[in-house]
Amino acid sequence: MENENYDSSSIQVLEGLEAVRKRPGMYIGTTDVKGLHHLVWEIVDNSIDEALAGFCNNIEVVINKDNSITVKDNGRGIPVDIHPKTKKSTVETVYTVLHAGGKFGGGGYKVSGGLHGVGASVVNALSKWLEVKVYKNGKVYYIKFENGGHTVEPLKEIGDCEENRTGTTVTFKPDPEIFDSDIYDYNTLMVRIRELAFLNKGLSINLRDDRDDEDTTGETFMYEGGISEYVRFINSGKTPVHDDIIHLEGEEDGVFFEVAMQYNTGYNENIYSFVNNINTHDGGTHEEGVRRALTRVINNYARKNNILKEKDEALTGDDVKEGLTMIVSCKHPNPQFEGQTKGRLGNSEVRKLADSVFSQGFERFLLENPDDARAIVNKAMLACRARNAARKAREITRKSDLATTNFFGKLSDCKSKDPKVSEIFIVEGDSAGGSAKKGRDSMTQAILPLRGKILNVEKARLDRALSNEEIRTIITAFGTGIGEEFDLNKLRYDKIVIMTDADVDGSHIRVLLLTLFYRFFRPIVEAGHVYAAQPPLFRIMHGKTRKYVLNEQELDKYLNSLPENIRNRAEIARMKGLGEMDAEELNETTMDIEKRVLRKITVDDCVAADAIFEKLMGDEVDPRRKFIEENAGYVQNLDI
Ligand code: 1YM
Repeated sequence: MENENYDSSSIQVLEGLEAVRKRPGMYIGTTDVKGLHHLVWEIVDNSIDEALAGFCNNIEVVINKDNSITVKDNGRGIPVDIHPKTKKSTVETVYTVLHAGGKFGGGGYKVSGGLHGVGASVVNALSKWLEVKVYKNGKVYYIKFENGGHTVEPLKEIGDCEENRTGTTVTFKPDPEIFDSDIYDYNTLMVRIRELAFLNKGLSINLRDDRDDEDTTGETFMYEGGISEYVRFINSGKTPVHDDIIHLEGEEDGVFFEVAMQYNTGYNENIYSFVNNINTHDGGTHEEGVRRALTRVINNYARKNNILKEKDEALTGDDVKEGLTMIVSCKHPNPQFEGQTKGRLGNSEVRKLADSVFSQGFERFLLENPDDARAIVNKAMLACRARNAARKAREITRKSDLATTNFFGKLSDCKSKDPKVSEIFIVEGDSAGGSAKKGRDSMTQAILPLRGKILNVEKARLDRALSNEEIRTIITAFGTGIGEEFDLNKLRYDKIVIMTDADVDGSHIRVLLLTLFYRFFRPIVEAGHVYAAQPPLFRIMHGKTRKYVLNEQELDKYLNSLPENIRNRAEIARMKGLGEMDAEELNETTMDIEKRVLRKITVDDCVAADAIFEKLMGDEVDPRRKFIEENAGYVQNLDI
C-alpha cells in the first residue's frame, strides 16, 4: 500500500515537471536570455522571502565558470525532515512538487516576487542538474537532481558544520535544450541585485563572477537607508532642489507601505513603484494614492501660504511631478496584480493607506522645512507656466501636419496606411537617407533622414523641445501627439527603426533619440515599437557568396566554419558607414525583413537607462567628461 502511494506520487511529480519542460513559457515567460535570468530570480526570491521573514541578512550569488549559478543564504535552511504527504524530505518535495511553496511553509510573511514558491521546482525542471546543500542542526545535508528534476541522490548527511550555522546553498545549470542561450550577463544580474538591495534595507547581497577570475570577491550591495539611498542614487549627477530625501512609511493590517522622494532641477519625472519587490510598470493603487495626495498637499500649502493666489488656477498632477524622483514600495501579503502585463496593483485598500501615510508625512515635512517647501512649490508653479506655453506651441505643431510640403520634403512615407505593416527608418544623414530611400520597400517602409543633431531633451522642457524642427518632424510622423494629448493608438508605424552608424557619432545620435523616446514617447518604447538597426561591420566574399556579419566575434565564427582552402581565399572588407553602402547593400544588410538583424529597445530597466542618459547628458560635466575621456580614442566629433 505504502509503496503504491509512493510510486503514484513519484509519477505525478515527474508529470508535473515534464509539463514545465513542455511549456516553459507558461512558467517563466520566455526561453531567451530573459528566461535564463528568470531562473536566478526564482531561487533568489526564496532567500529574500527568508530575509523578509527575519531569518536571513546575507545572500551570495555566483556565476560559476561553466555558467551555472550558485545562490547561497544564511537563513534557517530548507527543512530536511520527512514530509508527511510525499514521504520524502521536505527539500526534495519543495524542489520536485509544483505548487509546493506556500503550502509547506509555516504560514510566514511570504511577499517577495516571482512564482510564489512554485519557483524552486520550476528551476529544477528546467535545469541540466541542480544541487542543494542545507546547513542545519550542526549538519550539512545534500541532494542532487539531473535532467529536469530527476532525483539522482536523495537527501543525505554529508558532514558536520558549526552548531549555529544555518542556511541554504543552491547550484543549478540551466538546460541548454530548453534555453536559446546559456550565457549569463553580469550587468543584468547586477542591476537587479542592486535594486533588490535598495528595496530591502539592511539586506546584504554579494554578486561574484568566477568565469574569468576565480580570485575576485565580487561586489556587495547593502543599503541601510533602503529606498532613500535609491533616490539619492538616481539623483546623483542631478542638482537637487532640497537637500533632504523625504522618507515616509506606515503599516496597516500586514500591508507595509513606504515612499522616498526628492525634487531635482530637471524637468522629468522618475517615479518607480514596486509591490513585493516587483516593478509595477503600470502603477496601481499604491502609486495613485501618493500622486493624489502629492497634488492635494502642495496645492493646500501653496494656497494657505498665499504663494498660489485666489485667481491662480490649481497646480495639476503633471506640474507637481516635474523633476520628481520617487520610489514607492509596498509589501503586501496578498497582492492583486491587474492589467494585460499584470503590472498594476489592484488592491483598493492600499490607495487609502498610501494617501494617508503620504499626506500626513509630507504635510509635516513642508511645515517643518519652509525653505524647501517654497522651493518645491515654486518649481511646480514654473512647470504650470511652461505647460501653458507648451500648449500654445503644440497648437503650432498640429497645424504643420502631414499635408504641408515642408514636411513631405523630409519624410518619404510608405504607401501603406496600415500601421500594422508600416515601418519608419530614422536615418543618420542625408546620404544614408538617399540609399535607404532607394533600397526600401516603398509599400511598407518610410524613411526619415535626420539632418541636424536633434535637441538634447534631458535638458529641455516640452515647450523648448517642440520648437526644435527635427523633433517636430518626428512627432508629426509618428502621429501620436505628445504630452497630455499623447495617444498610442494613433501611432502610424508598427516599427520605429533607428538606423545609425556603428561609430561614436552614430551612438551619440542613437542616445539622443532614445532620450527623446524615453522622455516623451515612453509608451511607444514600452509597447516594443522601437528598434535599433544593426548594420554589419564586415563583408566576406568568396566565389559567388557574399556574407555580412555584425562583429569580430561573428567574423571569426564564420571564417572558422569555412573549409581552409576557401577561408584562405576569402576577401574580408570592413564596412564603412551606412552612407557608403549602396542601396542594394543597405537593403540586404539592414532593411530586408528576411535578412536584417534588429535589436528591440526596451525600458525593462528604466533606472539603468536613465543612469546612462544621465551620465551622457545630465547637468554634471564630470561623469560626461570621464565617459568621453574613456572613449577618447574613438571620438571624432562628439559635441554632447
Ligand atoms: C538559495 C535558496 O531556498 N532558502 C530558504 C528556503 C526556505 C526556508 C529557508 C524555510 C522556510 C520556512 C521554514 C517557512 C523554504 N522552505 C520551504 C518549505 N534559498 C532558499 N530558506 N524553514 C525554512 O516558510 O516556514 C520552502 S522555501 F516549504 F519547505 F518550508
